[in-house]
Amino acid sequence: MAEKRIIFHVDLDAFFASCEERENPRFLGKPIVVGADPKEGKGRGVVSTANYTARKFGIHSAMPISRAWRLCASASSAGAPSAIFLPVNSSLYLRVSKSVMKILQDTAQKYDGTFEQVGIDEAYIDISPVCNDCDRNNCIQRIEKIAGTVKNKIRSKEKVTASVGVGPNMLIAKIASDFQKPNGVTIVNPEDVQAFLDPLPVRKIPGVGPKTEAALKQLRVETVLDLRKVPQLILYEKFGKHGIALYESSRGIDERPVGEDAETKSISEEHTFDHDTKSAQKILPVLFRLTQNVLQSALKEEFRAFHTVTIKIRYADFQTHTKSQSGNYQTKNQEAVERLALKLFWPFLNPQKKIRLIGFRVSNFI
Ligand code: TTP
Ligand code: MG
Repeated sequence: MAEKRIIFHVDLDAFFASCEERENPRFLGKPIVVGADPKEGKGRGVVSTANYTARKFGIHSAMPISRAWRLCASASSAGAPSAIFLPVNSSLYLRVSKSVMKILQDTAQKYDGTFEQVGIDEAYIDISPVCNDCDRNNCIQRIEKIAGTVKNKIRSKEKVTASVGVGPNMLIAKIASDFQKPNGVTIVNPEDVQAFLDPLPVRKIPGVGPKTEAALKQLRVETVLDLRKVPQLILYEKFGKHGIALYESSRGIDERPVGEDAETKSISEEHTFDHDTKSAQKILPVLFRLTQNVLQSALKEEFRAFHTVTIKIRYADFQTHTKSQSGNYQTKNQEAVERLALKLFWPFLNPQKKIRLIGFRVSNFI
């Protein structure tokens, strides 16, 4: 591994909503919420994303759509423009994603670097070789220029904006891309890593969710600087292996190489029922539809086979379960995958318990 690496993390801004905006110029300047049908405030699904105008009302991904509806209603009665609620249009987003990823892949190739897509709208590129032959000052200028060029290419070809983070490893690049969203560029030099991290809330470290955040708060840890003061042993005792990762992240340590990584990728879809149900007649058609959609998305991304299938069930009382099976599955062999989905789902069917949500995921692509 090169001693000094230059890693970019590129993440599109309010991705699903930005795709909708570019398709419909009349949406310009309006709050947009993409997700489940709000049903005039009675919808039961969640928000996939909201554009930055709608985020000002407090709306964010994974929020119940009914709550988003109410927030928009009160904003609009206080004089804000009324919000536009749209369903998820996966094929549009996949098309845009594919084209953006091609731009990033070509950029990596141009500088003899590597590329790794990690989600529908984000990817890393390692372009360390670019600065093999430049001195420090013009090095930073070159990086700024490349970041600007990447953003311009994405904007002119696909009419969406991206935020770019640059750092000496994937961790720093990822935190940096989020630092000045939307449409930002944040470059963190290796010598500035600690000063950049220290004031951030621990939640900014990828992998720190609400539970870890709350557990850290009990240790009086709120910022990365606080986290850095906790001995490794204590973090290990409290969080196990994740504690070691926290210890390293708080010091900006991350040695993962950037590379094509089909193994960590997954494609999934979920459905929240309008009414909780235990009827197989109602659930199975939905399960098969989810299976079809996921397989179609996998085919579009040219994944011809995969190793793992997972079913997720949430009961009416919010108890959530997953069940996986691994093997060698062909993306085109829909019938075999449906049979497997059915087999995994069947034990969850319980005459005493109604189901609220069902999900289907394939991962470990070959
Ligand atoms: P993100 O990159 O997390 O979010 P974003 O692009 O909408 O906004 P940001 O500017 O903060 O990057 O996710 C990319 C897309 O994935 C997002 O547009 C919609 C989808 N998504 C969901 O469907 N559900 C979720 O809970 C999240 C987080 C994202
Ligand atoms: Mg994004």
